[in-house]
Amino acid sequence: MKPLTPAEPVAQTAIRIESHLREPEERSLADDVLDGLTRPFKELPPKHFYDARGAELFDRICELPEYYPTRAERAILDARAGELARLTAAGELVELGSGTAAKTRVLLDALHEAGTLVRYIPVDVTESMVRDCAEELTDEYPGLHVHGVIGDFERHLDRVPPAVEPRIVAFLGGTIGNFPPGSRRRVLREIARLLGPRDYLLMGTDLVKDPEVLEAAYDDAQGVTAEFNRNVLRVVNRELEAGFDPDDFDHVARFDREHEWIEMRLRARREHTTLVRALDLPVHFHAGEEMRTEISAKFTPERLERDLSASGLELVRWFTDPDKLFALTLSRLAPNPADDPR
Ligand code: SAH
Ligand code: AVI
Repeated sequence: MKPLTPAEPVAQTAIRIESHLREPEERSLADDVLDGLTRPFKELPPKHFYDARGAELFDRICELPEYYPTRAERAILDARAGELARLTAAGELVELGSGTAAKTRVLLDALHEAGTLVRYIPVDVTESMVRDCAEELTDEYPGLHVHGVIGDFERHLDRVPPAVEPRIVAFLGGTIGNFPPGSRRRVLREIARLLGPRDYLLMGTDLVKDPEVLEAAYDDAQGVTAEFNRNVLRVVNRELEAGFDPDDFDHVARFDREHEWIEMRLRARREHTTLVRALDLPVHFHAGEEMRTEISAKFTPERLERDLSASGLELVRWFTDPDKLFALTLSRLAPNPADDPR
């Protein structure tokens, strides 16, 4: 690949990484455990799945025959990346929850082909992911600048560097579906603040479909998703000196037809009490008690448009795969009626 010519004022070094996770206000896991495990209906937010082991398990999930979202989204990107590159003329790609950036390469290739690519800005809570993909991508795309942000996109979006080129903010994989409706719109509004008038949000969302297909995708025959689900207990054990035995819990994944989301839970196999030593918190489970660990919302075009417009965004393009399993949408800031001179 021919080297890219970076525009000023992108940093001179190819890789810059900033971590925002060890700051004094960052007590997110402790706060979430204190809050979530003392409620009558226990709950932990899904961002805590992703330590290095959880990230590896997620990668294995993406390869499973039952887990269609990754393949469907990649098929859309393969078909549309050229069109997206022409339409956006983007020089930088910000990616929220970037993970291994596997599908991102399709987009980076298209922007590189179009001759506009200058900078990639991965944002993820998993430090190793951000560091590894910065190394790999600067090798794969000579001249590419990578500004990695290790942080929580619910807290640290203000640390994303300002745009120096037209930008695409990519939020792939259906991760927006892991937020319940209220926080989903709050996160979308925060994301909208990363956009200027020439910028776009490229977002992947999973679509409503046959519950059997959905439940199989979240309860695979090999038990990889079950291990991923139980991994949150290992994270709490390590980070907060707790004594959970992951084998005390069954993996549960059910489609909630009313809310149109998959709910993952851990169900206690027996009555037991575990001490979370760092918080001096005994946590009691009765036999059969369930703790919610993730929701994964499935969208209709109407719901998605309502969420976008409630967040100050307007839909520009809607793409789907041949089986209509998954959607990729391009949106931009909605015009502000106050700016209309008439
Ligand atoms: N975008 C990739 C990975 C999706 S997995 C894909 O489409 O395959 C979700 C990713 O989001 C993980 O890498 C996880 O570490 C990251 N993540 C989850 N919650 C997060 C949060 N609150 N802030 C930042 N990153 C988060
Ligand atoms: C990251 N996120 C979009 C995945 C999903 O499908 O909701 C996480 C996942 N949970 C179980 N399998 C995959």
